[in-house]
Amino acid sequence: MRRHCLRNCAPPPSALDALKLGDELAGLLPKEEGEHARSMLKSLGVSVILIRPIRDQMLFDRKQFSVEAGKPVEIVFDNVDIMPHNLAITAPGAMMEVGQLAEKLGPAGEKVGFLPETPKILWATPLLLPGQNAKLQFTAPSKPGAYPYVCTFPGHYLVMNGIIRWWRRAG
Ligand SMILES: [Cu+2]
Repeated sequence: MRRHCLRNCAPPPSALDALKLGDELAGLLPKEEGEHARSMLKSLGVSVILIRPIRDQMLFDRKQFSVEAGKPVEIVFDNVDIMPHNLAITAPGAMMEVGQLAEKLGPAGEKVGFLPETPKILWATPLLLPGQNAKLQFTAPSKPGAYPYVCTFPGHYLVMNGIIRWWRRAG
């Protein structure tokens, strides 16, 4: 089930910035208009989410976001930091377990990008070195719920994590 993506399959930085800009502009509008702009962006097709680490802080720049259940999603993780990171989406409630499994790999974990072999990891990018980016494409589960995402690089998971909420349109 886990899908890795080649490191060169993400859009170039200019496209990344355009995406981020669209989302940030939507955030600058008054609440209702902002939401309207966001839903317009979404109705263009796939929900595209850009996530970056915050430099030198072992944090993702988004702590949470929502995506419509059952719809295609594209998550672009762009490692602009000075240390390696990955982004793994886990089964609901499995963030701690996945982080601990990754730490248990020890130095051998480097070979597998600190991604332990477990069905609790649903999708993950490879370990990205500074300046690399990767894209995850999948269909959001049809069942609404809260799915954690986490960097499994040793020592990061306790702070470098967030939540994706799959929501369902009312009615
Ligand atoms: Cu990390």
